Amino acid sequence: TAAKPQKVIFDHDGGIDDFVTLLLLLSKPELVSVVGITILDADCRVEVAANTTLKLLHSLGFKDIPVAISTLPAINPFPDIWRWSGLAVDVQPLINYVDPNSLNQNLVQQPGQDFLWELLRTQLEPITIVATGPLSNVAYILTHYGDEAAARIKEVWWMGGALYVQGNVDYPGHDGSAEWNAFWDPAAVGVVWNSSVPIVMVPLDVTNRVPVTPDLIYRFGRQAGHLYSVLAGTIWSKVISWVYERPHEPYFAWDTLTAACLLSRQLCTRVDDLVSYAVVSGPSQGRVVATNQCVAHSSEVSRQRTTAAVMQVDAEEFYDF
Ligand code: AGV
Ligand code: CA
Repeated sequence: TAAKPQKVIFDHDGGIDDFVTLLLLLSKPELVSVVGITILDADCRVEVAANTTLKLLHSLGFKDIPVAISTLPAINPFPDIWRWSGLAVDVQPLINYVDPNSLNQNLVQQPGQDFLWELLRTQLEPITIVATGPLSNVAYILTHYGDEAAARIKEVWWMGGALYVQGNVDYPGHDGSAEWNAFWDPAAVGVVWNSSVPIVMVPLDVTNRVPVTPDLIYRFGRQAGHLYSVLAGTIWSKVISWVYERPHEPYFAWDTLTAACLLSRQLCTRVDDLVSYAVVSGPSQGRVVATNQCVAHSSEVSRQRTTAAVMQVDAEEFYDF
């Protein structure tokens, strides 16, 4: 007796792993149904990322999932070289046989942050948001629609934070304690932490366990007759040399792990009583600090709150999945 697939909104920012995450979400219709996609101009050139998203959707037969582009700006922008990396996906012949004129039929004219509210408002039940970039869009609707918005969100599954490990930000004036999605818009993390929205964090503590390895990509070869596998392997191949070029900090399946843990709970160990606060300004901005000690709420930090977090993963099971 199959349960109904859970509905999700996918709020992404066009990185290499964001696109593999899209493939994962689309490839499991028995588990998940994507009702809409919003894209943030963060770890991508948003005009490219929107096109790539539409091409993937059309190539795979999902012509009616609406896609909207957020206009919210960076506080601390991603390096330009990362922002262009999505072009390597957009140029793939496999997704470029689709008719360019038909692509825009599911592109929404409304700004993504407003469309996110539209999606929430029109759902019959609270819905899960899979957020694989900065929290700006989620913070926007909480700022504008408050508790009414919070009540419409079942959970935000967010790739972000670095709790008991180093961050991945290397930026002048920053102490390196933050993860990039949080650092791009630290105030947004503060807004989400100050709200009552249920959060499930997938921090660097656990994404550090899942580098993108040659073995992972070779395995898609056994399924080369399947479009999803060919696309996933092709997209991952864009970053494969990182395990050798930057062995200390390869490319990880950050966002893909986030969606995988949502879809398959046995892959990960989730704690539900993590107490933390977010630093919104200063040299640690974007840091999420896990602590049970009482910290005064100020303009520098959010309130302290309880969230869920994925703290352990079986990497081999994730790669298999
Ligand atoms: O911090 C991880 C987040 C994930 O959402 N992103 C990439 C993933 O999509 C930012 C990021 C950190 N290091 C990066 C990133 C790198 N070396 N290249 C591109 N993006
Ligand atoms: Ca991302």
